[in-house]
Amino acid sequence: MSRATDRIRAVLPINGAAVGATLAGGVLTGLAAAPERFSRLFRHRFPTVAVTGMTGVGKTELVDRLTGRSSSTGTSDVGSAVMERRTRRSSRLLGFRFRVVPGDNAATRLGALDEVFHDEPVDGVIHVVSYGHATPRRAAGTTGAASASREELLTAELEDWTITSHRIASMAVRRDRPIWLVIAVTKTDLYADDLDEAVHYYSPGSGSPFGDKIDALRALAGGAKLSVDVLPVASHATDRKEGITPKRAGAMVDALATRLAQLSGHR
Ligand SMILES: Nc1nc2c(ncn2[C@@H]2O[C@H](COP(=O)(O)OP(=O)(O)OP(=O)(O)O)[C@@H](O)[C@H]2O)c(=O)[nH]1
Ligand SMILES: [Mg+2]
Repeated sequence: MSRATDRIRAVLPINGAAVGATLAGGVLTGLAAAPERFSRLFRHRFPTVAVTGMTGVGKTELVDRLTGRSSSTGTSDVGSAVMERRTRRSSRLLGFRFRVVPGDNAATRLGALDEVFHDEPVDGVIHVVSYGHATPRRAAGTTGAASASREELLTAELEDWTITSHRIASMAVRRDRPIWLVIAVTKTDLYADDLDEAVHYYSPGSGSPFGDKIDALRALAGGAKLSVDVLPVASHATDRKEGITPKRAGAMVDALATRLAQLSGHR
């Protein structure tokens, strides 16, 4: 099956909707005889999305929200050890395959970065940030609660973004078709009053340390080749009326999903 699939993938742009007429005849006849292969073909058509960001920033929970999974409890002091693979399915066979790169600087992270940006390059990237509200995590093998100030966490986030943006740049220069990047500014329930400042801080052209690095990435990759969106989200909610209510949190996650669909050419 893998040979046939490779051939299909080579001819069929992963996020293109049209099945080439020359391809359709032969392949679809074969598929009619094997319905399970048919569903596999469409699964392979789902765009792949790398989800990156430093440890404790909220990647796993955000992707759980996007894929309708209930998050397992007790994730606060231990981060993800391996790359998580999640699929979002929706009607009309449209969906996404998410690859969540563990944020902790373990060997598994390096392998996961290689996989999503080199070995099986993704169609788009969600880089998750939380305006200095990442949950501090203990280094493996140590005990006691970890702690870090907001400034330290913002600095760590910027360093993490430097590494990831280099990987995105090298992927972008190697390929012809454009790629997209969404900066998902999460945990907004924790800084609802500063939401506009936070979005500005992560925006291209803002003159902030983070914005400057996005500008540098666009210059390196070629502006036309890389689209950048900055979208606020929350995986948790607060009851405060002027805060992030469950309804508002849900609407932000839905808006992110809608944007992903637009970027992937889904309608
Ligand atoms: N208040 C608040 N907490 C959140 C939100 N999203 C995640 N968290 C919490 O932040 C902590 C880290 O979230 P994870 O999703 O495990 O973080 P991660 O980015 O997957 O981290 P690694 O797996 O280590 O890379 C957990 O305790 C979550 O419950 C959010 O939107 N708001
Ligand atoms: Mg995780």
